[in-house]
Amino acid sequence: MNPRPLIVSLEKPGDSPPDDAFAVFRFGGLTAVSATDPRIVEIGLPPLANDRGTVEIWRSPDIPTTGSRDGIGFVETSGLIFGRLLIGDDVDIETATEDAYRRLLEFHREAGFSHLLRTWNYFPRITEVRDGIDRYQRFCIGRHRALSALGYDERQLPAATAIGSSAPGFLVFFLAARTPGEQIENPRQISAFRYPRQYGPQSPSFSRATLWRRDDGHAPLYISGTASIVGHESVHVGDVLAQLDEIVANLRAIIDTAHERTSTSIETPAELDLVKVYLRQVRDLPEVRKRLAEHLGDTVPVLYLRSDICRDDLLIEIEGLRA
Ligand code: 3EB
Repeated sequence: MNPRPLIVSLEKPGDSPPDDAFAVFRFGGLTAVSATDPRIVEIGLPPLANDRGTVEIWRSPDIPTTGSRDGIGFVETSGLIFGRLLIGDDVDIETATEDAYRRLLEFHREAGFSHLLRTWNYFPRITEVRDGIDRYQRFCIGRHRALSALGYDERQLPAATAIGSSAPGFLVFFLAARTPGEQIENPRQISAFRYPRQYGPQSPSFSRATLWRRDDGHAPLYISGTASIVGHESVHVGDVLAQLDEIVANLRAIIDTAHERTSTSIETPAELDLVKVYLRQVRDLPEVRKRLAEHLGDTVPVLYLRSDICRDDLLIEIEGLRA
């Protein structure tokens, strides 16, 4: 069979990225992008100790091509494009988000990769409230404005992560493809786009996962940041292990739904190539690590990151990737 479209691993910090690197994510105290190499992204989320290393590397089977347009650094290979955009976050986050999304949506379409599969969004002070609306809710307003202005509807929403970082800068990066992905929802949760008004004036525009069925037989699955939410409500408030168990049930439900769609999609979370755990409290690490190993076994690479979650009552959020 053909090689997978991307090969994902956790590695120790190296000086420069390998030639076949498609993207390199370094986690730490700063959010930054390289001025010269669009493949390199630094994310202001402190990594918690990890035996395998804390640098996330995506490799591609072909040497990727890189470039930059409209302030968006991009990398292309295997029918996929990766792009990233870093802007100041000290401006009005609603306008900044709308501007960033208008640029990235126009960019991926013009580049010929018209199907947005997955986005990641990181910015500081995510739950800071002004005039009764927090920064995550303002982000949701700005994102929705751009998506609707460019004609996206509910059936085209990408999988996503939106997490509070501990460093300045609003970072968005994304994957888009020449061929469409399929939205996967979670039967245990209502669609985030249908959340009731109590979570903010504009509901979040994302799907629970994207399944990208390719004609070479591979079926990458990009699972969104997944929290201890059932229906639309946060459950197990204050109990990090119960939140973790609920998240694993949500991940299984998403994976089951994707597998029902196509038998080439994975069947269990143990087949994920990478799991990222966003953890509010460093002190929860030992027990969370132990419990997650009971769920996943010890073959799946897991990266733990000290993070703020968009609802104050959530202690943990987990995303998964089958590349
Ligand atoms: C949730 O399920 C938790 O707004 O892009 C998870 C993943 C969450 C993505 C987003 C928000 C987003 O509602 C929060």
